[in-house]
Amino acid sequence: MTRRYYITTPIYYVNDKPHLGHVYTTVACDALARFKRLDGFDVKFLTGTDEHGIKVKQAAEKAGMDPQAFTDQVSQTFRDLIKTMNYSNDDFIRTTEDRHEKACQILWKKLVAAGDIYLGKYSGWYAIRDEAYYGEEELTTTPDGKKIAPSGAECAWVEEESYFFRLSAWQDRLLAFYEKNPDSIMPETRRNEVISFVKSGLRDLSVSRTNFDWGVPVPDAPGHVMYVWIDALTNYITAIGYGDGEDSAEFKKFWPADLHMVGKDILRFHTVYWPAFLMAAGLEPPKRVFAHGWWTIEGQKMSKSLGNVISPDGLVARYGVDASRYFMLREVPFGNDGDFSHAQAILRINNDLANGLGNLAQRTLSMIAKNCGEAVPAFGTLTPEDKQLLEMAQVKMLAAVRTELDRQRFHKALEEIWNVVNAANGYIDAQAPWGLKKTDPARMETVLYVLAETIRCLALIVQPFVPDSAAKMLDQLSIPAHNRDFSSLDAAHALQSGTKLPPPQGVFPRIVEDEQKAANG
Ligand code: ME8
Repeated sequence: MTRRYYITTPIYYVNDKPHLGHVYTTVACDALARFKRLDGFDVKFLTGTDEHGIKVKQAAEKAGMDPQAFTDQVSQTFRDLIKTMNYSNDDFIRTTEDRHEKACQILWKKLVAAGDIYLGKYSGWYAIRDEAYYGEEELTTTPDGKKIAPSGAECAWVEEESYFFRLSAWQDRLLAFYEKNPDSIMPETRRNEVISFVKSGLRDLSVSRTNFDWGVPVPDAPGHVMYVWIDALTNYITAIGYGDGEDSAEFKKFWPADLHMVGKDILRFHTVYWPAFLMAAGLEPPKRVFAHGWWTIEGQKMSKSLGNVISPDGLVARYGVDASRYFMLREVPFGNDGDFSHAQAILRINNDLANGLGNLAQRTLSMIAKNCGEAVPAFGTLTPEDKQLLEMAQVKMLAAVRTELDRQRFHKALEEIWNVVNAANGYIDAQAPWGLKKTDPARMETVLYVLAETIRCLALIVQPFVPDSAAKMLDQLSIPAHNRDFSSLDAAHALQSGTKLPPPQGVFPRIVEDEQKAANG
């Protein structure tokens, strides 16, 4: 039976245009989704937009638009990123779709039937920016009397009739779940944060609103719309057919999700509220929630007022899509906060891609084109150095990368791959095939064969990260489409001597802009 893998991004609020932070999460998921597909899994990769709630409603009002027309427009700017960033998502969900309303209402009714929802009155602090409720003790008061949440968002006092979810009853069962499933919240520091939050006691959660109507109507409760987070989280089951019932084939196949990838800002919603809702409805919680860190820009918070927001279009126009994807995943240990600097991006891209992998491929393939009749060279007896490099590329690399990616250590996975790039560049310098042309042409061919085969393995394994560039490298090695998944990443599928090769072309351009500035720091 094929193994399945269900991976999701957060669904993004349509109150604003997409930026670096949004593409970061989705690129990470995309790399993982592509890796799993190439590794033989049946993958479902979901992203989309979160379109209800006061925050979106207010953004529509500010734009002078009807909320549906507004969300249609902004959702499209997120959908356009599929092309810009080369995402391979299998679905794009919008919470204003009928399938979603249906799924939310089914889940709601389950919670009511389970006795976990009751009608009460809410009075407390609400932050529209976070679409979150806060306890008095969590807030700080500014000199002019404003109440500020730990996230920095301003809170307003809310009093209204509301349905409540009996979250307080789930404390022990949540703690037991975390205990039994140590890898269900990662990284570990985040898991510890969640556990101590839950241990400190949970209050019942207000899950409906009556002071606006831009949301999913609560069944049998005129005037109430669902709290935007119960609506938003449900997207993960909507997209696999929950609206058609728990017995629907897709739901059975893909639930529970293997991984919800989120930013650290929305960890609590995914690791406390969501598993409680699911368990209350008799469904399994997701297998893992991984919270990554936050990007700052040249040392500062990304913000419109500072004018330092990095747009995906701007990023790609400057560096290209593959180099942008690579930089984001390589630069910062995944899970930590990171700082985006153009100087650092240029250094990293030029070093690793242009000088590292790009130069290795370019040097090797042009020597082959010139000296080996534009075909994969023949090879003779292999030396220990040849065997060592081949073993790294054909055997050890995939296993090492798989291990790292199974724990979302993207930077480590790339480090493993670049260990092979560096070893190959060391090998080419040590073997100096250009010097062998006259003295020992047969050995020259063997060296070039070993290098070309190493490049084949590298091109296969970088596909999830830099898909277009990897495809170009594989084209240059005449690798047919059916030999591009990881079942071909072994000695049995090695290059065949004599296979004709097309003329080589550079794959990773150097970024020359600002290079001097970067060198000067
Ligand atoms: O929270 N650095 O949507 P949202 C890294 N709709 N990642 C960042 C970032 C930054 N500076 N800024 C944003 C929501 N992100 C809800 C989610 S899910 C059921 C509902 C990323 O548009 C990060 O993944 O505010 C964060 O979690 C997400 O964008 C928040 O997007």
